[in-house]
Amino acid sequence: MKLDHYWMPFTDNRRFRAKPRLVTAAKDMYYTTAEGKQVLDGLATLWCVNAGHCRPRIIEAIRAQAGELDFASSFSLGHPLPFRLAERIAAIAPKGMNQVFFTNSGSEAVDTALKMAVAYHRLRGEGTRTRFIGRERSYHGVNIGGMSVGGVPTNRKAYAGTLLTNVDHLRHTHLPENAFSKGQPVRGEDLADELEKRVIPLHDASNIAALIVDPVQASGGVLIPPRDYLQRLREICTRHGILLIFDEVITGYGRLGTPFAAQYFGVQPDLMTFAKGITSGAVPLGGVIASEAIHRTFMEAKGGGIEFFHGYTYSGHPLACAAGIATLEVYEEEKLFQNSKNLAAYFEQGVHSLKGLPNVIDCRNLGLIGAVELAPRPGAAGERGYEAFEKCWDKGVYVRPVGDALAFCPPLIAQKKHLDQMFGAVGEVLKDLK
Ligand code: PXG
Repeated sequence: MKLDHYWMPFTDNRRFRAKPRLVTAAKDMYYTTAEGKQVLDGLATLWCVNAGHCRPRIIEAIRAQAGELDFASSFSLGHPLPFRLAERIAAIAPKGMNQVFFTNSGSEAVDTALKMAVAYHRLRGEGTRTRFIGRERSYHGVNIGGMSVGGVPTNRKAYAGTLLTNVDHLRHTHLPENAFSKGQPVRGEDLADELEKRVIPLHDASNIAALIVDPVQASGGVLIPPRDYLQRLREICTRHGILLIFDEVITGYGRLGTPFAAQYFGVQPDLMTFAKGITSGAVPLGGVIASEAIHRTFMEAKGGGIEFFHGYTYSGHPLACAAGIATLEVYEEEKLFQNSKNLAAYFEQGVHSLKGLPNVIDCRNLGLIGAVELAPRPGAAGERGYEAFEKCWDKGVYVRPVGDALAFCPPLIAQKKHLDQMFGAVGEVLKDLK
């Protein structure tokens, strides 16, 4: 097979073509490679296959739906599936968050939430609230809005001239003194005060629409929020009429043992984005969950007509919704959020068992997400992490390099033996890695 024509996303294409890694099948916790080798999926692929691979119920639902109603639009014409899925999502979302808008991806969900925030303020006569606040090291997808509020420098560098200008960023919460924290770090709550002490005075609250926060910063390096930090952000936003958006694209659907991170942290956002785990990766689907109050503002707008001039051709696509409904059924019937919760302590032990190995400068974890961070090689940041990733793959374990960190995010069907295999292989690799 020629590898000459597919331009791969977020990939060192030249390196890949020189040493390809292809998978041709997957089942539950494992991939089968083109060479017929089994590889443990230690990252739920891209933080999304929460129910495991090729689960019969999900696959059957997609098959059946494709034969019954392949596509119908949601633009002024409807079909039952997105209504049914929205009802199920609302049932597990935090109380009062019960209006679901569908997109096809997390990036689209983020840009949708940003637009919703601005339109909401305008409807309430606060049309000057157009500014967004993001955070350093946050990842909110790749569209113009999400990239602009995002804080991963490499994702912004080439596009500096196209970034939104109405954005400011809070600093990230990754403090060296919190290294090797188990669960939420104890220091750093006061980093939230930057919002009230610097950002709001600088721009004035009357110009700020929303603060967007990924409750656990995953592709930014798996950064766990300090204790009470998110609570404090919530209080400040409420005091100043700023909407709080939780980007739950990775934390949603059981990653922390609760349906959403909002419930884990006991913090109520105004808007939440989701994607990935809603279909366990089987069909692209994302969305925004809005609070009842926000939705009501749109529905009570004077004059009638379309309330929100926004949507995608495939918003509420039948195949995606069928996959979503079946996935939520699997989560519920197999109690996978509970399994995630039950396994978290063992997972934590596994992550921290890597402490003391050569070059390990941090281990961190929350729920079923974690990372081990390696010291960068002088002048070659990211190389040690990438090499560790390649060596783990060769040992039959897929984990993802994020700079010089290796990220762990197994499907929620994982058992102790899978975690043993994953951390065992990573430990062996790190032991010998120069
Ligand atoms: N928000 C968050 C928090 C994400 O993690 C997105 C938005 C965008 O979702 P889509 O579906 O548009 O990709 C994400 C996606 C990585 C990696 O390198 C992470 C993501 C995507 C691609 C690569 O870890 N997260």
